[in-house]
Amino acid sequence: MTHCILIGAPVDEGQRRAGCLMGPAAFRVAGLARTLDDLGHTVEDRGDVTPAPGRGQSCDNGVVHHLPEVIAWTEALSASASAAMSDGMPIFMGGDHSLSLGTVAGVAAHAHAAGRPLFVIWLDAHSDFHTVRSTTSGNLHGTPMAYAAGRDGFEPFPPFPAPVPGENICMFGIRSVDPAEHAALEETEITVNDMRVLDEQGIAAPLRAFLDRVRDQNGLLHVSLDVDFLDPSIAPAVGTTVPGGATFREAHLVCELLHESGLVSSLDLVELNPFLDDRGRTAKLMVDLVGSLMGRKVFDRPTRSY
Ligand code: Z70
Ligand code: MN
Ligand code: MN
Ligand code: MN
Repeated sequence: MTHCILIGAPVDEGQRRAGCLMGPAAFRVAGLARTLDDLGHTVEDRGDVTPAPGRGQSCDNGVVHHLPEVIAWTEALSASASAAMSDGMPIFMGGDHSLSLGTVAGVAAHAHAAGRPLFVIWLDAHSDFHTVRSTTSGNLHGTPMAYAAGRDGFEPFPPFPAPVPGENICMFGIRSVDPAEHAALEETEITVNDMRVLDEQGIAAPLRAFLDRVRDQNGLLHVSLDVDFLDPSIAPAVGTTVPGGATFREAHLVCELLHESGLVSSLDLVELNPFLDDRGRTAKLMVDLVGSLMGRKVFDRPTRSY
């Protein structure tokens, strides 16, 4: 059984559609703690993180907005994340995806200190591989994966503590990539499982291949789940809907395989905008997915290698 540490990250400054700041409240109302408790885990809710006031940092890219606020969130969340890693499995309730600038930094610092490699699974319609320099929307929620990979172009931010090698990063659900992100991704060893891969191979084989590598290297595994990984027909509560997302069954299968692996050591739940939801439907689906990720299943399967 796992000690689950819920941490609210009501970050709204990484994009322009207000509402993600209500995410942590919606996850609580949708029963995240009870779901984990019912599965036999212990749960501790550390409340919502409060960032320090912004310190007025700026950058050359004029479209970037809320830079000082996002840096302040990054610092506060990084500290919360590394502290929580010593005590259990942090589950970050977002908040837009810019919160992962901080959570992955904190988890990476912890992994580095523990002498273990960090692996990241990015479940998202987007690759979030812009830098502060390359973003054309100015929305910093489009940047956290590039920060974690150690790309240049984050000068106003604290240096990323221990950049995650491309071979240790695997993306699923990708179907919206900007030209600058595309060019930068081609220079890396990151595995980008776009929708074509999932259509041709299914989601289980590429996921198992990556999990085998995490296991072989005794890695820690951070999972970042963006609501827009899911098809908008089942998960409407998100600012950037992109058609052709993961189905209900694919999403649950990913979570069941992640649970079976026993490898997940931290989790982000991001981009839920409760203001856009349909009677809590998306919030409840996200909580149900966490249920699958933490051990809910219909029947036990004969175990394979894990
Ligand atoms: C686009 C940008 C993005 C999430 C949208 C989209 C980024 N590449 N990320 N929704 N989670 O604005 O940079
Ligand atoms: Mn994202
Ligand atoms: Mn996204
Ligand atoms: Mn955007």
